[in-house]
Amino acid sequence: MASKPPKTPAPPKAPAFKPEDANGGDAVVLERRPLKTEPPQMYQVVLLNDDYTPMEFVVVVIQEFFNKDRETATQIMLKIHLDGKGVCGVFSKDVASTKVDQVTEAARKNGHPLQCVCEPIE
Ligand code: TYC
Repeated sequence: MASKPPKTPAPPKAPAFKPEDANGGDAVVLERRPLKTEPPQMYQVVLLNDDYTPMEFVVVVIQEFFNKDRETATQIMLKIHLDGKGVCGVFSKDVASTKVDQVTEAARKNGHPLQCVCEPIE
């Protein structure tokens, strides 16, 4: 009868890892949470109508500060003139606030009472 070759003993198993072994029992277990990043709040920059600011000045402001072509700027100006207010663009908070400051400064420098405000959307 052929004898079986001698079995090589199995290598010793590594002991199961326990988190508390990692640093002497003070392990901190971090919980994995699904990433949820909200989109930033956006702001619309609005021009208000008044009885004194010339239409041409408003059209130029909309072209210069809101990068609209003359035709679009004229349509926005007329909407403001008829409805009392109109949106010139939507921006992050800092950019919207800068637009308000720039438009207001340009209006005052030219002696016009044009009002420009920003409002959070949604
Ligand atoms: N209502 C002004 C006028 O008749 C024109 C105007 C338009 C003023 C838009 C402000 O935001 C404005 N001269």
